[in-house]
Amino acid sequence: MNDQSDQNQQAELSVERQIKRRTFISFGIFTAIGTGAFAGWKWLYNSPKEVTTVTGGARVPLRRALNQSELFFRNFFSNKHLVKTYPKSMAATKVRINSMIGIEDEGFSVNTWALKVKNADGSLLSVSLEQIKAMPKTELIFDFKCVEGWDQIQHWAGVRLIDFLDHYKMEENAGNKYIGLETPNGEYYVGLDMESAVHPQTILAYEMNDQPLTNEHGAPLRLIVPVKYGIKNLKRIGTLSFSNTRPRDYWAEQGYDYYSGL
Ligand SMILES: Nc1nc2c(c(=O)[nH]1)N[C@H]1C(S)=C(S)[C@@H](COP(=O)(O)O)O[C@H]1N2
Ligand SMILES: [Mo]
Repeated sequence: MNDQSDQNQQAELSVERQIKRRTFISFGIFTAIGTGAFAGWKWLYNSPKEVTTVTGGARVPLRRALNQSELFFRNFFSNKHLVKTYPKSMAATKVRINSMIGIEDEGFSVNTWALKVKNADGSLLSVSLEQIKAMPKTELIFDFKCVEGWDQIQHWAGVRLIDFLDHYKMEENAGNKYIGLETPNGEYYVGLDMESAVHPQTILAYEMNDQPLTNEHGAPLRLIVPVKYGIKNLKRIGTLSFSNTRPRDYWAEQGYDYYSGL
């Protein structure tokens, strides 16, 4: 009898000891993480500022991290959740034309067009179609889906948006949460989350079925973002901008889902 109660008491004591030890360990870990975070912040705070240039003012280690962002984006998003692709032979030759908001201007000319990029720092960059065509070309044959209920296997080609951002060293731009796209006349506009924008299958397309885009399909340059419904695939890009808040979006304003993901 005595033995039994002794044993119980011993067991209780050992549980109590264990709890104490665990609390101690948790507290230790908590303190270590806290101290580490503070030390990290202090290290960054005391680190030298880079020489102010186009991208002036960031702490050197931060800039180093930003310069790694190509790798970051590629590793983070690369080849994960790729949409299904098809052989060229399956691509439609009569490609559907959906709505034409913002691309019916009589006065518009492909010859005087240039893509306007509004940088995060407020500066403006103008990029010609020739410059875009000089970048690595990516082809994509996938099932294009419109929210209205139709889909079609289509063949597009252009420069991947992530390659475009890399080419112009736009790490700072890509650090934003959204990209905004608008037609040259501003009548159709789309907001796109950065994750989808830098997806390896998102392209600034200038060809369809190996031919330059026709006006109906968004000449001279349109967005092809296969992880989204058709509404986000803006035809005839005039301006491209970056922000941390949601850019205006034509169909979201009409009540459609802003994200419109597939
Ligand atoms: N400028 C512009 N882009 C647009 C649209 C539009 O009306 N204007 N419609 C969107 C919709 S709803 C779809 S389904 C696709 C259709 O592209 P397509 O006409 O090349 O098939 O374009 C998208 N991009
Ligand atoms: Mo659509």
